[in-house]
Amino acid sequence: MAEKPVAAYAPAEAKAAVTALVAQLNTWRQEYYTNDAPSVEDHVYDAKYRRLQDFEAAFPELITSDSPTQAVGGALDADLPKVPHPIPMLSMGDVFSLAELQDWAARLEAGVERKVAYNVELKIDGLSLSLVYEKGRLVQGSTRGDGNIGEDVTKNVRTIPDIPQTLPEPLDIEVRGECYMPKAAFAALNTQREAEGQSVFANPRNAAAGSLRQLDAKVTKQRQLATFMYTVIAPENYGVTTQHEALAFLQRLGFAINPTSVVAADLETIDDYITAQTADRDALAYGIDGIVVKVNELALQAALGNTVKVPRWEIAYKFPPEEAETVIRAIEWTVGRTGVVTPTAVMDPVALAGTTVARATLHNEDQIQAKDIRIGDTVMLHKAGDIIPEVSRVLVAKRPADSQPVEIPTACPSCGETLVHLDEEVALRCINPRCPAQVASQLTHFASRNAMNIDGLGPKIIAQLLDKHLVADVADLYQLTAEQLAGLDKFKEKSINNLLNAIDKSRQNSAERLVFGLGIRHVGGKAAKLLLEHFGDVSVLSQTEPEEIAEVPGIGPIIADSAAAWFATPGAKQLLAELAAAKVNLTYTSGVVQATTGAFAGKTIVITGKFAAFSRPELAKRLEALGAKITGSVSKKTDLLAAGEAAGSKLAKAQALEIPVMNEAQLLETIQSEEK
Ligand code: 1X8
Repeated sequence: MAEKPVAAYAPAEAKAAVTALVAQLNTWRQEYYTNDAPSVEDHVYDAKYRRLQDFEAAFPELITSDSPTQAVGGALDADLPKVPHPIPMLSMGDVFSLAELQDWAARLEAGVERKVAYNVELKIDGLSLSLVYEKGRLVQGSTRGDGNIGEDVTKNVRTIPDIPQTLPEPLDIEVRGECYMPKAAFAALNTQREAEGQSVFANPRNAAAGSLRQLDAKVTKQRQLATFMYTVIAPENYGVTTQHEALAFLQRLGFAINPTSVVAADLETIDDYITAQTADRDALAYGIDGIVVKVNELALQAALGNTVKVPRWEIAYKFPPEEAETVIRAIEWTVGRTGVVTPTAVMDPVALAGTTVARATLHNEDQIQAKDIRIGDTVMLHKAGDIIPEVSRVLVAKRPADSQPVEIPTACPSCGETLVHLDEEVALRCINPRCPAQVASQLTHFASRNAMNIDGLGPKIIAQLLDKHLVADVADLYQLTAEQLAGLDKFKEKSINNLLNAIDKSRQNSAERLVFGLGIRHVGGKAAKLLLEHFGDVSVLSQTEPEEIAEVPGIGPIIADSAAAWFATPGAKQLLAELAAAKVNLTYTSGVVQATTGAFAGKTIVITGKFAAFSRPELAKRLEALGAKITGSVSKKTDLLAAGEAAGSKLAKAQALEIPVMNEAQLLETIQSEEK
């Protein structure tokens, strides 16, 4: 629907329209900048913003100080410390077509009465960041904030791997750039948040902002943020004369710079860059939303200066939104590994930003309601963060008379159990731990490459195993027999042997694979490795208090609490006992070269009590390196009890079973002579 031209408005009518636009845009700005949770896409905001600009051009008397056209960045969060920007961090003007870009360049070149060269760069979908170094040491990191006052995120930027803590020269310098979340990290984070019933981030910019503006730097550290730096403040101090040189200088100092930028002497080169980057957009590891064109000569930049709001020497060309229209035919509800039940729209297939799309997650019931989605609706799709297909909006004018409201299920589509909302979560959950759909995805995860890596155990076979009640949890896999597998569809002798061999082989995996495969909330592959490297054995880890787990470098309280809570459940204890009985290895063996001869080689050892010379995990590691297997409880199979001070019931039990015991002095002496 075309909007009424601004010129056709009477002054009173225009005033009402401007007031409404300012209020709407300011609400959206608050959502975007302060809450990191926009309710509309960028192009919807941009269109309304331009409409306001048109009104303000036609009716300058209607410009108010609270108009977003008069503001730079976002509002400030109350909780983070503030830092002033002596040189303001400005935003940029933008254009939406090549013709507008041409006009901008023509006006600029007419003003300076000569041809100008430009440095053309990608516009990264992230948030601006300032880094200050003194004598070559990083002393401050801050966000843009409102342009004049930013938020102090120094502790957080210290966790970002590509930001140098020290420079190769002892410079006093401020540099600026963009902090972003790579697409893969963004997709993984949203998948995890959805599984945990949390709200998802709308795009990588919001995910990056939400991750950088954390009070707890440990959260930032887990978010895999990255940067591209592109501005040197006071470049004349370092002999840098063009933007192109500034990027090379930043790279020499050890900063990550975006490799794609080019110097363009004319508009044709800029056009070629836009064409090439648009074509490569899907293949990039990070999201971009346009390109930035900058006057290359820094002296000319300084001469051109800034308007009240934006530099005159640079402009953003924003890509048109990539959208496609299709029809929703059905809604499918699926149960994930953690029991969260999510709706997926099944649609007529349509081409969108390089792929064919026929399904899009709707995330949860609130999203369906907020977007007013009905079955039969024609919708516009876009890709969040350049990768995840999403419904942007319903074309209500095309709604058919027989459209159907989406029915929210009350019972689990897999097991029929009543669905619930846990503590105000928007997510619907099935809380039946035996729910076949949950068990199926737990088994799939357990068998997956980075977990137990059981070749040939895919979703189709798992579905059959569950259907025939041959397995109910991951430990049951180790009890499967050839006779049982012979009953499966298309399973012949060869495939039966292959699967049994693959399952058997997985018994020898180093235990971080097992711990990752158990699917404990927050415990990913990396955390599992850190935990096992430190504790040496699952039975040690499973009996450690959360406070002690949290002291492992790289492990925060969230992971520690979650792991400890999981291991404390009766179900987990039972499962670990079953896995141990099935001879599944519970010891960390990656990178450990185990001794095969000596006093401890092949011995099953239990550690108890307190030691003066080492922590229990350290002792476990050293014994393991000498070929021992560490387990958690004393039984007939225990070969030796390593007993420190204040050993209690385990010592009594070992004595009752006549199992040899070593005290700290004996252990130290034996270990030291073995280690020679
Ligand atoms: C914002 C951005 C700039 C650049 C890249 N990505 C952005 N998001 C760049 O200069 N290459 S500059 C900028 C700004 O000035 N607000």
